[in-house]
Amino acid sequence: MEQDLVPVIGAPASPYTRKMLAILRYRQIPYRFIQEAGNEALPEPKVGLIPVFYFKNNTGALEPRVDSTPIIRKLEEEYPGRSVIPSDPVVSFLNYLLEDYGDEWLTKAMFHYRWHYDDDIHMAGSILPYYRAGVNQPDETIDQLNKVFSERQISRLYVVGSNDVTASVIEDSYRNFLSGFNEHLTTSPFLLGTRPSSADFACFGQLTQLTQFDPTPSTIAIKEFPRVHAWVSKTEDLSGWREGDFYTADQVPVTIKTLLQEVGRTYVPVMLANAKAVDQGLEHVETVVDGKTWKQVPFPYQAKCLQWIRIEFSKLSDDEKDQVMRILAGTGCEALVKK
Ligand SMILES: N[C@@H](CCC(=O)N[C@@H](CS)C(=O)NCC(=O)O)C(=O)O
Repeated sequence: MEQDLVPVIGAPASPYTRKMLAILRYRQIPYRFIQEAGNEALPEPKVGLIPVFYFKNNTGALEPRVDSTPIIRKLEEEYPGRSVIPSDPVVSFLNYLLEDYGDEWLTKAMFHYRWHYDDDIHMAGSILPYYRAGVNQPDETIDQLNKVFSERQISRLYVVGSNDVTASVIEDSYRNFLSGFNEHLTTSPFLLGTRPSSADFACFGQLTQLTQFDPTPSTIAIKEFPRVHAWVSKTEDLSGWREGDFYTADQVPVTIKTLLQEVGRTYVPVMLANAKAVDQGLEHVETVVDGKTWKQVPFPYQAKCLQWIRIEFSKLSDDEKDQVMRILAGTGCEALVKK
């Protein structure tokens, strides 16, 4: 029996783990969630990230995979039905873009809030060690892990670009996203229709932490955007959701345009400046987001993300590219892709 369950290593405080577990539930794929991987004889992935998924290779041996976006596409191939990828190529491109925004931009807010303010540092520092080491650990072990883990994460804030220069840009963007998403939810239960897409789950993963765990950003959500807070709780387990429909390209509503404007205002200039800095081997990424300076060290993985977006765009026919460009017109997202 257990052989048919997909093993997944992860943690409750990992937004990408939450993204993927919610997809497994919605897609009704049987899985086995492993929170204490030390007790298991499973091969380790080359890159030390969570979640880790295990898939059988040709010989029946389990092989580790990391990186949620391609894992979602592999699951689509292996398990038919209840797809989270829109079949309309134009809407599918929008889904890819919004998924990447969730994964690569909202995560900046998640990591920033968690390790920037004392209340949030205290909460994460005192709870996350139990997730990792087990709830039976003695207080001294937890205190020690709290110290080591908090120091490590705070020292890594620079990786996602959270610093004193960018803090206000990140915080404004969190509120703007919540506001735009809140508005969108008044018209539709999910980003791309009456059916959840991988973009919903990407945003959901980050929002599980932002709206429901870390005190500073969750206070904002609870006070100002209770609808989004409720959406997060409901999206956690969509195993009983009756599938619904994704929009067709001509049904994409104005509320998505508003969200794309927010993507174009923040994520787009930073992704472009980052790719340029990686390409030219510069020491710093420097750009302007809505009149404010953005400065961080280059993030090579996010330069790859931009390439992957462009590859997705290149798969479209000329007519589909025109339709995408019409939807993106005036949002600032046009600059990501060129026809
Ligand atoms: N692009 C990856 C990102 C995964 C990721 O960044 N995971 C974080 C936790 S949410 C991680 O494992 N960080 C390293 C660590 O905690 O040691 C994905 O989509 O799965």
